[in-house]
Amino acid sequence: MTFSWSERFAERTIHMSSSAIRELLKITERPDFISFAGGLPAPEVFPVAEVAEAAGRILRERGAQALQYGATEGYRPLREWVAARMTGEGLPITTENVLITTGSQQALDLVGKILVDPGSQVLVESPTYLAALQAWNAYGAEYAQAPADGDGMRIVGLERLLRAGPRFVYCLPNFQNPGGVTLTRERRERLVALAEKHGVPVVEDDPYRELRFDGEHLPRLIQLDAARRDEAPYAGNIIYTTTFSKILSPGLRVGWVIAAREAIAKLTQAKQGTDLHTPTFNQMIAYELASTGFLERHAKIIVQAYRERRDVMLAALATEFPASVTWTHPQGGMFLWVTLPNGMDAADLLRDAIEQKVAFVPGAPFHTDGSGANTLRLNFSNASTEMISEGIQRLGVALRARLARQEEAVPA
Ligand code: N5F
Repeated sequence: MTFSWSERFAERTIHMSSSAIRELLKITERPDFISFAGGLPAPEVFPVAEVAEAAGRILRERGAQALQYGATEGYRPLREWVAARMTGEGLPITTENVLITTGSQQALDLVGKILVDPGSQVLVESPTYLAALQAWNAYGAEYAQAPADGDGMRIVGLERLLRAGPRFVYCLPNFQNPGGVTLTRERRERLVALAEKHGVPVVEDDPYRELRFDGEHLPRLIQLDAARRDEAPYAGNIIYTTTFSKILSPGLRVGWVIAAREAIAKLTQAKQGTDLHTPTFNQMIAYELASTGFLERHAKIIVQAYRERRDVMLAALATEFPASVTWTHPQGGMFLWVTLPNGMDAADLLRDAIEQKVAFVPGAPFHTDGSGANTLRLNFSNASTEMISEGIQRLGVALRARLARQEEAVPA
């Protein structure tokens, strides 16, 4: 009998596909490549010596604990650190409101596992983080899109979308991936009020919050919701997730979720089946560096480096890109979002760009309705300022060549 794996896979695998970012990473790992594709931190800012020192101390002082299985909820001192810090910022929570996850990507997957049935509708921003879609596709999610502009998710029309009964709203309020835009305070307040009115959970994905280059921090959605409810510990409808990936190291894979205790308990059950718990040793390292105040000081160094890289990219775009192309001006984070002239396909441009040894992520996979072919995402955190100038110049050459070919094909 002939055996075929494809006939053996479960139905849900039909909706599974490879992340466009992960696939590009394979190409851009080559040393002569300039990559604006993955959301990779700058390798120069990893605190290697401090991690080595913390790891040594942990192994010397609590080695057996570090190498042992741990609780699914996470390393207790780390959960206590999160709870104390958030309570200090006006979000009254206890350790029972905190689940440590294997990166915030796992938090997104676990959210899908507990909230999405096949055919469930999820309300996302347009565009949105493609790997969240990848996670929820596996659970059979379907999507409604809330349009976004330079101030983030638009509130006009949101109530109609909420009335359709989505399982949850997915929102990235700070330096959105991929748009680079930030949700205004007024919109945050209105989103929180509307979600509460319609009894719809909001998943607030916030990995880039600490990477603010200009202006003041805005309140988290979960803080605004807690202020409206005035109850302790927090028991509302927002599920907040963030990560150590962007201010410490993505390789450690440590993130966390803050939510009502009931939601945390269900997420914890979901996590047990996935990986039992996040690596104990990695959580202990993250705790050491966070609780001593080192990470707060370190974040300032990262912010300075990324601000400079953003500015260099914006300046290069202004000189190298044709006038028919537009882009966002993010106040922080790692990405900006480019809109090409109508009719130009970013996937075609990527093929030309790869020949020039430069890469970005085409915009279509960040949309749920097949739109966005003429958009793309540029990461500015990973490459050095020299590489950014060089890479944008190469992209400009590829872009102008394609524009010229297009104009030849369709004479004005
Ligand atoms: O906490 P972690 O490292 O799991 O980060 C996941 C994550 C969750 N939510 C948002 C909005 C994110 O942007 C990320 C990380 N995204 C990066 C990106 O390029 O969009 C990293 C992906 C890198 C990769 O696939 O290797």
